[in-house]
Amino acid sequence: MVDPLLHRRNLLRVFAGAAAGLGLGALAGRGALAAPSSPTAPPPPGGDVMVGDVPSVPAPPADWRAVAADVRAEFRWAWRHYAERALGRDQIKPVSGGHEDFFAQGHPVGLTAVEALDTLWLMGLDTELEQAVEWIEGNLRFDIDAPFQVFETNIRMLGGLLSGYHCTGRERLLDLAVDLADRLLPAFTRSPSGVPYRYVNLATGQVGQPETNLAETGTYIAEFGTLSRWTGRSRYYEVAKRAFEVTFTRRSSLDLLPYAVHAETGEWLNRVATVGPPADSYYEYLWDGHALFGDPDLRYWYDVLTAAILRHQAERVDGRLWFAQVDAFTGQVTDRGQSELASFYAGLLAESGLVAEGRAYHDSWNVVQDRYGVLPEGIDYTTLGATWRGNQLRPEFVDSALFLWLSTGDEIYRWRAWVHYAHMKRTSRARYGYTVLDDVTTTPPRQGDSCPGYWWSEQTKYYWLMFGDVRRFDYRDHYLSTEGNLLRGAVH
Ligand code: DMJ
Repeated sequence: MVDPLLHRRNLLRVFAGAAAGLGLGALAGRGALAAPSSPTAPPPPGGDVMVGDVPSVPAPPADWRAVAADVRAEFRWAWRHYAERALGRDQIKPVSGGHEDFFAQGHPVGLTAVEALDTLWLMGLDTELEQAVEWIEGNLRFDIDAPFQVFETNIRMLGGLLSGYHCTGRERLLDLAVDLADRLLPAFTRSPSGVPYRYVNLATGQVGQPETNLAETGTYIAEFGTLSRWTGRSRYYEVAKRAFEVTFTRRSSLDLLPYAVHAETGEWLNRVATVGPPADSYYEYLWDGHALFGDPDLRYWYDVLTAAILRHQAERVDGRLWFAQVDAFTGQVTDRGQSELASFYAGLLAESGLVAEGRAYHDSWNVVQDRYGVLPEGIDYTTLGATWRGNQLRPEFVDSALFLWLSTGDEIYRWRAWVHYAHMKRTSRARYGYTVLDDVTTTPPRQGDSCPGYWWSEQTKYYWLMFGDVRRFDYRDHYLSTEGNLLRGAVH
């Protein structure tokens, strides 16, 4: 049996060593920044991409509540288009006014309505909330003969229903959540190793696609654990924790995890460690599982892996902190690309007490925001050139801004969220809502025609919480899932 205290002490030493190696020691004592970051650095030497002119963003009004009111008005406007043109479908197409299915063609499950529930409630949009709940109560069924992706179904649908129940107390939402979780369970219970299959047929329980990854292995404990707590049935928590344990115990001698794993054998399918996709929320849910349920195993696993990430993956380029892809068994750097999705890690670091590192990583991403206006999906962090020029209407940068703001109280993060919001409004607003961008480097950026479910659950909520003084939210004691679903902290 591991002595958790002994390991905590060792880990603190490891953290200190890693921080010193990175030159982070000085950052730890740095005071709050007084003003928003300076504009962009010079263009990348390699010139990987032609960057369009990024219009500057006006200073926000003196009163943040005016910004909050604007966010709420935009959300309501977008909701009305969805309700009018696509209610019950998964996603509206904001340019054409059509709609699309997300999980399985021909089998919509009202994804947008489910994702929007707690945001509508937090914004006090009670008429719109009633419209969403009524549709769900009257129409949503999960007896669907089609394979559903377990990870996405969990974070979006199960998490959305649970947060909707937490906010509204409507019992049918909890009943639907239990029904859905029971239909997802075969992905875990039919796996010989306990690592879940990627897909499960909701009607038959048939499982598929054993070649999986860390995020799709370890992003369940918040929703499944909450369900265990609310129903008294421990099974959900147990299967979610078991999947973590299988992967953690197979870590390399460097305490790193490759991201690709086989569900049936638990064996690694590659050697590459990353904090970006498809690993990202695995690390987030280790921390969150401990924060929600106080499980010391989860905390220990988080600490061990985080110390190794800081030691082997963190590196500085031009003074900026980034996280390389490395060979999990040798520590050798394999790639210096950085997915926009990895920017969530700044908030996770801060939440878990590594505030200086979280600040430094967010500073790095802020330089990218200054350069492009809207973050491209991928960059090469040695040049800051875009390796993938689209933006899927992503929330991660502002997600981190929220957690850094909550951790430090530093106004710089509200400024950065304001800049993020202003650029999103400038570039993604379409006739019937907000849309993804196909290319952030053209002037103006080229729009696609899709509004992902998380837009309704993540950045719109994060803006609202940062700019508004939200009476329905407990700023001191709350939990927001990887999909932004509120599972603790609703004030009634
Ligand atoms: C969201 O669905 C979740 O945050 C997930 O963990 C990864 N990122 C997407 C949005 O970009």
